[in-house]
Amino acid sequence: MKLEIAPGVVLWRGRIGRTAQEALLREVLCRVERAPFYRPTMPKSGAPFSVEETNFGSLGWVSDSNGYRYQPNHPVTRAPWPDIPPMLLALWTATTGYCAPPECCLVNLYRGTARMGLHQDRDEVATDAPVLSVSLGDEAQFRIGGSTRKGPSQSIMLSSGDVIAFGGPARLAFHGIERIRPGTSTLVPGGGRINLTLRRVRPPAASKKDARPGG
Ligand code: MD6
Ligand code: FE
Repeated sequence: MKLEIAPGVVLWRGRIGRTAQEALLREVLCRVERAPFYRPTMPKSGAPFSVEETNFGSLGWVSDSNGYRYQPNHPVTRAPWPDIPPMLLALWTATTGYCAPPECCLVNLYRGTARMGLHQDRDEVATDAPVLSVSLGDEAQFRIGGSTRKGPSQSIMLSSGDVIAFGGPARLAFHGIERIRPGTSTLVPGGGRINLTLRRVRPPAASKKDARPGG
């Protein structure tokens, strides 16, 4: 079921069925063996995140004392990130219709009381591309507001297999995960929730996006 929950925010409830969730999780976990979850830290305070993270794709999003940025290598192993699972590339094309593939798949692992504070996804240059997010495992309470930190917001429950996109007027909306509900899914070994967030970081080559003679 496709719902537009706010201008530019599209939610596909149950977009990925259980069997496909299991297949996707296998694709994720085999890449996590090569690119293990690690715990990022906040740029100013140095405080550890409550979520653990890794990435797939040519660019991974990282946070440490030097700030937020995209980089081609895992900060602990220094190896290039694994490729983005083909199932996710197909989902990106089918749902966003964007003219170029995502370059980053950020993987967030929530266990127990892990949460994610209100934030904007704004470290990308290509903000014309939507951000696409897939939920696997335990349910999570997701809060979404507008493009300022204050002002009205709504809270929605995200379940395993749900897919949400932020684009257009919502591309810079503040959002976060208030809490997960441990034990509400049997999908993730050891329990918890995995979120996969797909992003285009750099604008596609001008020739692809705006191919005009002489332009
Ligand atoms: C999460 N999601 O669901 C965190 N960002 O665990 C995000 O931060 C997010 O769901 C941009 C667009 C959609 C998202
Ligand atoms: Fe985000």
